[in-house]
Amino acid sequence: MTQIGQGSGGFEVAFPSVKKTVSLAWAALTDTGHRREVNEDSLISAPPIFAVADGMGGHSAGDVASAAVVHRLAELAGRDSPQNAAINAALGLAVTDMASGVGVTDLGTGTTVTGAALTLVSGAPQWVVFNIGDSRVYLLTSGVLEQITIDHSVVQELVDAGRITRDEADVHPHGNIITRAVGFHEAPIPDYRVLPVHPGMRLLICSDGLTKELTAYGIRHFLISNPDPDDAAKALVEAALENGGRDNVTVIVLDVLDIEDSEDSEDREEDLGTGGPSASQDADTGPLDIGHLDTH
Ligand SMILES: [Mn+2]
Repeated sequence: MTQIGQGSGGFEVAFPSVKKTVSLAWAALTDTGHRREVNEDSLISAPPIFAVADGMGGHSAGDVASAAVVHRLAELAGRDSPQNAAINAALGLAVTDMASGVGVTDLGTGTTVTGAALTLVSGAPQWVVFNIGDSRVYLLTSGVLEQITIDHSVVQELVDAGRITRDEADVHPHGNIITRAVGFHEAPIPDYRVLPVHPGMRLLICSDGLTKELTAYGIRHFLISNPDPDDAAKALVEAALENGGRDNVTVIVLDVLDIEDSEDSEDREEDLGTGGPSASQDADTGPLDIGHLDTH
């Protein structure tokens, strides 16, 4: 298990070129669970990038694989608007790292990865959601929970083909078999989806140790009944453990608190006689506001 970034925090990501500042708050939590000896999940919560990786492979190879992914994604932390190409490149380098990793010898080694990067798309701050495997990103907005990512798994393919229902998929014996991974079989190019940023939206990024123990109904319940992200993350992990804790469970609860329009606030300052041309200039040309990153 490798965890990069603050487990609980808040941060303002500034986009000077479009005069917007996005305020975030999050909580990240992981647990080995009741059945597994080792936690092979890894996570990064370091603005503007948030991700979960679920490693697989014998003799701690899964741990090496998930660690490689979050270490390479960490190189995007603090960067202004990481785009798809940068994420693709980071995952490609992670595969190279895995190949030289201790204990990584067989072709079954790999890891899922899913997450979200806050970035500038079409002149506006947006979430770029990425996914390979069966870890998931959910969006809660106005009380409605939506699964944003689509699993790369045998059961998802059976659902898509109309062979089994969504409910049957939840209890299918092949539920653990994924059809894509960050590994040695293929180029690690994720599926991408762009989400507009709105105040009050909440993202949940999680490994299958959560979604194998909780239904979407249960996940929605704990997200809605815990406005504070720390409380929500704890409630989700505790519920997964109470329901069996058969796998490592990792969650990141990520809230968009506010989007501030820098231009409006300057106008207000000028109206009050406290701003002026020099204040506006500073706001226009200031660097991306990314603070210290703890990488250990
Ligand atoms: Mn798992």
